[in-house]
Amino acid sequence: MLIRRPPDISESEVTDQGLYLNRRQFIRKAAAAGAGLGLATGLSPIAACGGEAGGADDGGASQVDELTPHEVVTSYNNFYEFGTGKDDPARNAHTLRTRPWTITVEGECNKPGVYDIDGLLTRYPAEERIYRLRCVEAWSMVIPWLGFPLADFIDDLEPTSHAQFVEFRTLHDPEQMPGQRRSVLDWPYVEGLRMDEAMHPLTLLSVGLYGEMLPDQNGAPIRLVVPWKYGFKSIKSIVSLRFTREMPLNSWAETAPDEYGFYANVNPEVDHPRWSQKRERRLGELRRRPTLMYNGYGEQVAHLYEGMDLRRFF
Ligand SMILES: Nc1nc2c(c(=O)[nH]1)N[C@H]1C(S)=C(S)[C@@H](COP(=O)(O)O)O[C@H]1N2
Ligand SMILES: [Mo]
Repeated sequence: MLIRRPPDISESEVTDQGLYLNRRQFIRKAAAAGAGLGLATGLSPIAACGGEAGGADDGGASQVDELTPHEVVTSYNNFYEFGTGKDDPARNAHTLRTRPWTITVEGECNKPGVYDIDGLLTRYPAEERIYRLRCVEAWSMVIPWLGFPLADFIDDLEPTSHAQFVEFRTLHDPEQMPGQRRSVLDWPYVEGLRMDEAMHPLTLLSVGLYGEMLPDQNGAPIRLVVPWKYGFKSIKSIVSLRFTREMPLNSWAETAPDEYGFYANVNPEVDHPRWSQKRERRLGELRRRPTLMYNGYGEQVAHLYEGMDLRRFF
């Protein structure tokens, strides 16, 4: 079993009172936005992450996960649409308008169309999942995400047998996203997943964190979270999804093909050309930890890449 979600654990057992109150607030805000939002109970870090209990894939380097403080998660960001500095998104992202918001679905599927975010929130109840996310720049975070499996949405879209990949795009609107006035990247930000990666139960469409709606700087109102891949795969503020036969050209691979690939699986053995990927610093801590293969989720995802040359497909 990939994800253990204890059915009868009470909310107070897994969260403190502050988080509990934030959750109520999240539901209230969502309701005000016209959505009836269900919320499942939280997962403990141990249940949510592979490798903690000295699993075979962590080389014995067991880690204990403490949540990265909310303050840090929402103030140290990568979101180039709002500037390239880590503190730019928190300062600038308030210009993003997150309602009305739709996701346009195109390509190889039977149910293309324009899907409203509030409809999605009603249809797919948000669950809490505590995931580590490791940035390619060698820092990492542990975040209680709220979201639903991308697979649930994809199932309903009925991809055809030709669908091999899913391509995602971020909003392109330089008025709301002033960073898009500079050609740091070829806007809009594009990412992609192979179909089996997109359907993996760990892959989340996230709509919140720490019991509240997603802050603008973290990719409001809806973003991807793929915890075994480098952070740049977790595309923010998604407005379109396309099922394709060909591998999408993701923004970072387009910009610097020698440095960033399509797969971007966390791998301490394959260095970035300009720095080592062997260690990472958890935000809020000083010491550096060993980086785990597949960010510690190897037990759940290694089978997806069996027989692949991970140096070639980095
Ligand atoms: N649209 C968009 N999505 C993006 C980015 C970006 O610049 N634009 N940065 C990526 C990178 S490099 C990382 S590490 C994560 C950071 O997510 P966080 O700020 O919520 O921690 O978002 C990813 N998603
Ligand atoms: Mo990143």
